[in-house]
Amino acid sequence: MNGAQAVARTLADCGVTTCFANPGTSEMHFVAALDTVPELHGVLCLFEGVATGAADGYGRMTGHPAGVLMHLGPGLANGLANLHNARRARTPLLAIVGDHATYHKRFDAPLESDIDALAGSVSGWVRRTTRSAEAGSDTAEAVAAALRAPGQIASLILPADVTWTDGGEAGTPIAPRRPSLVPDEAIKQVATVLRSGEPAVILLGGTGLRRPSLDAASRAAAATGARLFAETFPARHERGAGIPAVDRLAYLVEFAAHQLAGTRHLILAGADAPVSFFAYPDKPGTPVPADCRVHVLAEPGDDVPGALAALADLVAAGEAPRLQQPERPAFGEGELSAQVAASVIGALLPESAIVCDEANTSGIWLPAATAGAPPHDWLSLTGGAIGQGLPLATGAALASPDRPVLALEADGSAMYTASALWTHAREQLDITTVIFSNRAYAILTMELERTGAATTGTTARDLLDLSRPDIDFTALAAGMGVPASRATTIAEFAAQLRRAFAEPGPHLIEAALPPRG
Ligand SMILES: Cc1ncc(C[n+]2csc(CCOP(=O)(O)OP(=O)(O)O)c2C)c(N)n1
Repeated sequence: MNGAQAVARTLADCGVTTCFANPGTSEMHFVAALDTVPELHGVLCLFEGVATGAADGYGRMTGHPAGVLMHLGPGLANGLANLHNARRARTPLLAIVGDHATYHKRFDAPLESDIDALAGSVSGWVRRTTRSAEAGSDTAEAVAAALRAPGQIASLILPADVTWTDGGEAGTPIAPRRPSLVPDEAIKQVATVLRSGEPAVILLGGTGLRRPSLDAASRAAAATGARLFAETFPARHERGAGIPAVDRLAYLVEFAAHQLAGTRHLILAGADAPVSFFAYPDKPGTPVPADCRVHVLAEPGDDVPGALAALADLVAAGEAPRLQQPERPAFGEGELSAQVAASVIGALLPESAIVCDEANTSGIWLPAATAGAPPHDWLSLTGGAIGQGLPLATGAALASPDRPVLALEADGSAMYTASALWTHAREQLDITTVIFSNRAYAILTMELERTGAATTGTTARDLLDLSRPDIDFTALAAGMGVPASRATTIAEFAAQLRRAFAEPGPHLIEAALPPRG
């Protein structure tokens, strides 16, 4: 066995069966090794940012890492923005980065760069394998590191000569570190706070936004009068009919401050304390009221479901969770808008859908419109680095082949990683992509005002405008093998969405919206 075969064998033995890849010369032995391990599914992505975003989607849905194969420093650099989003999502993910042969590095060949520095910027664990005999054991450690609760990026750097040298051995799978139990004392303290009757909010994040955590949190809230909120950009939020409904904290800090106004106790369950996404002149850095005390019930790496269950047993014995009733919005006829598109989506969303939300300003109406739809998972843009939605959908669909995936994409964000559509077609993934085509970086026109940089100049406006030429997403999708259509009316959008949900395989609908900006 050479080093590459040892890595591939160990991945499969550790349950890593999907590897998103964009390889180069230094990874050729790893590419060849994939054929020696039939359990490993290699998925070609045409840009590393697609591969890393796909691994994020896969990890969010399975709780297990996918591998991402990238070509030296430049390949890793192309993948960094979506690795950043994955780090913020606390997704288990294994980055495998090929490097020059150890003895070739002294030549400073053109692709030579500081891979370790790049990997270190997003990873919780980095290892450079130095001998083929250690390739398998390093891989087993990398998988365990990725799975370390609550989940993180582990990066394994593989020099080419390590991969092609014989003497490799499969590594033995290692049990990852489990979530830490929350001490009884901490749970009792939070119970005392909740029983005080002072206004309290329980802020849920991570596994706190999945069942059974949601049921326990809902019981605790109902029994004590505390209010529940979700972190602003959850990695994965289970919602819909039959599940306790939890509103997200708003993106704009003044709106979030309004949601938290009057709160004396903020209880964190799997979430970090909220902060403003950006600094703005004359706006607060955090929405938490000055006289509010912050209590940590459970850190993201803790046993959040266990802590919430224990809390509910203390403060809400006999209390039932408040479940969202089934409810579908109505929609009329006429021209399509983002608001009515949300109603159509809420009316038609299939059972157990996975929604990858990068709709940005066009998505404002989606949470309300889909609240009572059948149970579904909502995956959001955790790290604010746009270009995530189409890759995320790729990985979610491969992770959950029996579930329909809906990618809700703003047009500007879609263009960063549009080549994900090719992988949707290559893998025949059941993904319906809706492009909200407002032909603008609409949110930035708002941010221009909010930062106080407002201008009437056309140069500034042109940097936020996506027209001249308008982007033809149906032509783009068709060129990559994804059947596509354009909707300008509500009736067209509803008919096209129905058809896309009914037919297996990928579809793209360009929702032509009135221009914003
Ligand atoms: C990687 C990255 N580059 C740039 C930005 C800055 N940025 C934030 S929103 C945005 C434009 C969003 O436009 P679009 O996706 O069309 O959504 P809309 O605002 O029109 O709803 C940009 C460029 C970012 N967040 N991430």
